[in-house]
Amino acid sequence: MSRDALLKDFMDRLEKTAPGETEFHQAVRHVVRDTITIEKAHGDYTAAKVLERLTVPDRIIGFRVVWQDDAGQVQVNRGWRVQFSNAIGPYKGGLRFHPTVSPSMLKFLGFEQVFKNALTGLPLGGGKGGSDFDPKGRSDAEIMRFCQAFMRQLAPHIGPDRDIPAGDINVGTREIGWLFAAYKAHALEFTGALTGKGPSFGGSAIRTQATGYGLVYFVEAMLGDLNDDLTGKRVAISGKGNVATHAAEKALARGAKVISLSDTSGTLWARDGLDQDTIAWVRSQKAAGGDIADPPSKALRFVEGKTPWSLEPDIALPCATQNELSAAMVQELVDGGARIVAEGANMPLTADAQDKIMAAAILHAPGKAANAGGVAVSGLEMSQNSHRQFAPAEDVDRKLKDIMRAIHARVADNGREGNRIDYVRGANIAGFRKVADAVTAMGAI
Ligand code: NDP
Ligand code: 2IT
Repeated sequence: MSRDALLKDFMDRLEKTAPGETEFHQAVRHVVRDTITIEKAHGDYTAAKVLERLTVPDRIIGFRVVWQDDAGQVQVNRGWRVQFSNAIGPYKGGLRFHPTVSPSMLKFLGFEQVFKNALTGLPLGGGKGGSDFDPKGRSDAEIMRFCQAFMRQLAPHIGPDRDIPAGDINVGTREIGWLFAAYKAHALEFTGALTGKGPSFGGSAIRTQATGYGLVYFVEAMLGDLNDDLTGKRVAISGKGNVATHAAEKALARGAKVISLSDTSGTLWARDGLDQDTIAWVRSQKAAGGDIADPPSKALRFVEGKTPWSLEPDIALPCATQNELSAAMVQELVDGGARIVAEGANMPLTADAQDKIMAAAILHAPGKAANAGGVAVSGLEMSQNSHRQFAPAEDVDRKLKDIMRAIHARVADNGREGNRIDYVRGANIAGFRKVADAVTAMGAI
């Protein structure tokens, strides 16, 4: 059977057993496309049915979250934790609070996390969780009560050797503090059952910055492979959250010109490049729940309803959310002469955009490689908690750099085709092999 026929057969079966889960199908299709012939060529993988097993989560824990708003009204939300695979280590992955969160969304994120975590070289399994709770317009007290109610349901299912959640969209250091306190009250123990904690209660230095910084280190490794560097490169970034602002901060520090940040209402465009003060302003607006429509300098423009991709960047870093880039936006990048797209967000390209970019001469680093710095430093936080030690920022930053370079090398080894690297294929194959070896070695269970 040809690869396409094998892929079709696999996806037809998956779509029957997991109907309607479009984001999950999209993520699985890309991994299976690159790995199904490897499974078929490897007798042990085939016998163990590795891909069939890796596309069904170990379990999905679902629960109701009941809490009271400031007016005393009872509010009801839904929460989940998808424990996808603990083949190579305890379940590890973030928590997302957003009205679009659903089992399909969390299955796609948990599935991607399995391979991302394998690529870090650390012993981390994969999972993801969250709730359809929307923090927009909610008071701090309401968000805290929600976090406490959410953790009351989740706490029995997590622990430092079982499942270690962290942050993701709308879950930052503040929310992790509230979640951790509620966990601790349940467990009656102080353990590192969550990462991304504040530095005063077991958090690692650099964890807040790690995803954005790691993304820039990965892009530097890509450029290094081309005997080039970031100096003077025009970098367009989407999003204005944790990943976007730290990527902007590091890219600027490494000599690039950062020409945008964005949010759901539009793009902040800096023709001559953002400075660190403007990035700090964006961060403080976001923390206060404000918008970025009224920038502090005349050199900046907020363009409503616009994305950053038509600004003719050399490098594009989508750092907002899944499916934010359409095929038409990839075409804008191609027309503008972009050379690199590296994903800070998880699966920011639609399926059509993925097909389009594969046919273009743009190097495309997938999130499971390029944004793995966050979970990698989470892994370092777990080690620090186990040893009851705190590593200084310089040490963690150096380790983060080493890990991103090692991920680049692993991906390049598996994705090099002549003098070009197929980063998507390299990441899928390297992550798959590691998990597949573990699944195969442990027998039919
Ligand atoms: P944050 O909640 O800090 O920020 C998300 C930002 O993205 C918000 O400012 C939001 O805008 C913006 N956004 C959401 N949808 C869109 C859109 N369609 N167009 C433009 N902007 C949009 O989340 P993070 O920075 O933590 O996460 C961003 C991405 O990075 C996610 O895909 C996440 O899964 C991924 N990621 C995060 C990691 C981490 O360590 N935090 C690690 C690896 C990946 P608004 O303010 O208008 O809502
Ligand atoms: O998507 C991700 O890798 C994260 N949200 C971070 C997960 C983690 O456990 O640090």
